[in-house]
Amino acid sequence: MRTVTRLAGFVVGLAAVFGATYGVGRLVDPAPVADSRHDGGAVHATGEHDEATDRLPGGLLVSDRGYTLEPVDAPADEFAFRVTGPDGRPVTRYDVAHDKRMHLIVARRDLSGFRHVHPDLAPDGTWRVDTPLAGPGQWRAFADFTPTGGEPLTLGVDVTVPGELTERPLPAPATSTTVDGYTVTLTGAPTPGRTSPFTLTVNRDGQPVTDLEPYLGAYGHLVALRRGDLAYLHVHPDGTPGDGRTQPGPAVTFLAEVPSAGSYRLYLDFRHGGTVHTAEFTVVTGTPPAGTPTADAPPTGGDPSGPAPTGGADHGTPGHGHN
Ligand SMILES: [Cu+2]
Repeated sequence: MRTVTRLAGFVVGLAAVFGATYGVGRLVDPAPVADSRHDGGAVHATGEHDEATDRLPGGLLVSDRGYTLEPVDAPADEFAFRVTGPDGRPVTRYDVAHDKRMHLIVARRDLSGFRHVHPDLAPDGTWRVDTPLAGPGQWRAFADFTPTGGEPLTLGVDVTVPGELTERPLPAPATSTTVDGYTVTLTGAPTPGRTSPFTLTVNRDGQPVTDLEPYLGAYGHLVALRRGDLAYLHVHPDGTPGDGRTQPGPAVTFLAEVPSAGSYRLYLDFRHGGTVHTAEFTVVTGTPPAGTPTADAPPTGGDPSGPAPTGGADHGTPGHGHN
């Protein structure tokens, strides 16, 4: 587990290389992403993985351990896929993890458009959901699941939605953002090379929110995607509702371990007033401590887009219903 989460961190070299490839680093005037669709939340545990894939963060492979993610033709308003197993046939039995048998996360390559939804499984192994792909672009779809009898997996596949693509700059790093009238503040930061707690605090109208509602078994769910290759970082909540020490807000604490510097986008889902809200942050980790393995390129310790006063205030839309 430690190995997986540690290696699932952020490598600035990759970010720099792939950032150039996808163009996400070339815009220097970050602006709020006004109409991304946000939904749901995810903090999904990983299991013990074999050595070969221990070295990869989640979501980078379309096929792993004999399981393959396959998009299925579907009407335009629907997204469908299946997972084939080691026997080549669609998997039809899944374990429940974080209240669901399948967590589908999508984001564009520029890290906009994040959504987290829960598809329905047909008897033939096909998962279907109202499409979470909000318009044209190069999308990455992540299926986070545990096949019955297997280990937790996150597989990823590229999906293109044709049409005129407007690439969105990554909002600048920020420690506070506003969504649906809630102000969410980030304290602490992932520190390269060690497990780091960081806390997100939810306020509304200047008052701390102390009655957060459990959502997928926690008071908050966090997905982190690495800029450049969209590696999917598993982040674990520190405490669960009903454990006698975890309060329903205003603070929700997570644990993550990142091995190196880099830029990434955090998507925090929390539930309040019966609605799921998503707060997004861009975070840039610092230079890793001496002796910490890093990527092929030297760490830069900074975001190529540079700081900007307007960043980080992007707004999410209310979440979809979880089913
Ligand atoms: Cu989910």
